[in-house]
Amino acid sequence: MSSSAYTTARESYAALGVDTEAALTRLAATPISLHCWQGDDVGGFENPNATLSGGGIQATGNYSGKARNLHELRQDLELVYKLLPGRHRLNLHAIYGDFGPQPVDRDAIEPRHFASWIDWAKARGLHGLDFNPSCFSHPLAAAGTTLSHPDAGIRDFWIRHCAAARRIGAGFGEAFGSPAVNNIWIPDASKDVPYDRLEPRRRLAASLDRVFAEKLPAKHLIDAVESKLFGIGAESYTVGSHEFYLGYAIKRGDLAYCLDAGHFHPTESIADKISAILQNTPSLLLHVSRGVRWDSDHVVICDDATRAIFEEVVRGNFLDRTMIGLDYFDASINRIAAWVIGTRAAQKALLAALLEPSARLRNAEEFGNHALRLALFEECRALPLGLVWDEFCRRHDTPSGIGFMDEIAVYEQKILSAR
Ligand SMILES: [Mn+2]
Repeated sequence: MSSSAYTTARESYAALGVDTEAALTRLAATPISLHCWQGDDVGGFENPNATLSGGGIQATGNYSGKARNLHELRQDLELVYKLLPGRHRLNLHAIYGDFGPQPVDRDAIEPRHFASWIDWAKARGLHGLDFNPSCFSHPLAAAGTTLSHPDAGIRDFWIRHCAAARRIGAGFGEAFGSPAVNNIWIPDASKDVPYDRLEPRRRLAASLDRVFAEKLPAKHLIDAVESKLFGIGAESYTVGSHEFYLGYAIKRGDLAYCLDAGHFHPTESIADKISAILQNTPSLLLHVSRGVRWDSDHVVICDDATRAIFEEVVRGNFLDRTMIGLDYFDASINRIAAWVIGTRAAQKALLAALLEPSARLRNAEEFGNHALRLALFEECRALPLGLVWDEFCRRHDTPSGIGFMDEIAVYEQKILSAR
């Protein structure tokens, strides 16, 4: 039984030719891959008190209650998933393995170090797991260079790490019957203007060729590569730039290209790139994030930039070829709230895109009636999206409105304050 508020909203959308039921069905069938690293400021569990270092990225803030170990991270995530409508995925970085007391170096990680994550995720009914090699916060990444390092021995170390990550990802895909994305992002860059921009890129391409040499089943693993424009202390040159990876992905033909909303010029939107890239790559990985003046990894909100990303995915009928992940880490507020607010915002932005009066917009544009197109866009801004969203939450037994914050407040008082 639907709420009367929803019935009213459904009629408002129907008047514009929009089927809210179809939108809710599609939204329910679209998992978001939650980034595990929001829970502990990208520290990982290789050793106690591990912290993020280098790589041109930085978690700012020191809000209390950070997850200090695997148990605490899982405990926090259980609340997060409970407060999200729909079935979702978890995206793990390699530094989050269940390593036990003996240190395991990055090039020695194996599927067995992540077996307990599979058990945990299955027990909680997650849609699947995704993976990433971690090419930062490590002595051999201290110079800010990994797969493109001039030293062949150091390159080999990171090649072994990335190859191991692919095998772990394939294991996830097999365990869930749903392919895992293994996304490669490396920090390799230069603070100041380099003389030679070419050789590091040649070395990176050669390293990637070796990382991808092992054939793994496509039904278990989707390989993705993620570009970046700049980072902190990496302002002048990034080896794995947009042009580098887009060209590399198209040349190979079997890679997903990863667009991170924070990895471009601060005024550059990734939305416009989606229909261009998917002309030439089989699939796309989205890292939905929010840069504020730089790649600051602020919590995702349902703003115009985020909505534009999902509008492009929906308008192009690209949902089946797009994997949606989140990538941000805010340590200045309750970390569980950061996860929940950001994920729900991404879902709301997707819902807004699914509720566009697409037939009427397409028709107005086709017949050159740009005033009608503009009027429709403006009309959409005032439609009762929130009522449809509340109905979605209600049907999925999750708090609607701001109710989820109450549960987080209780958890903060009972669990987080004791850490
Ligand atoms: Mn990213």
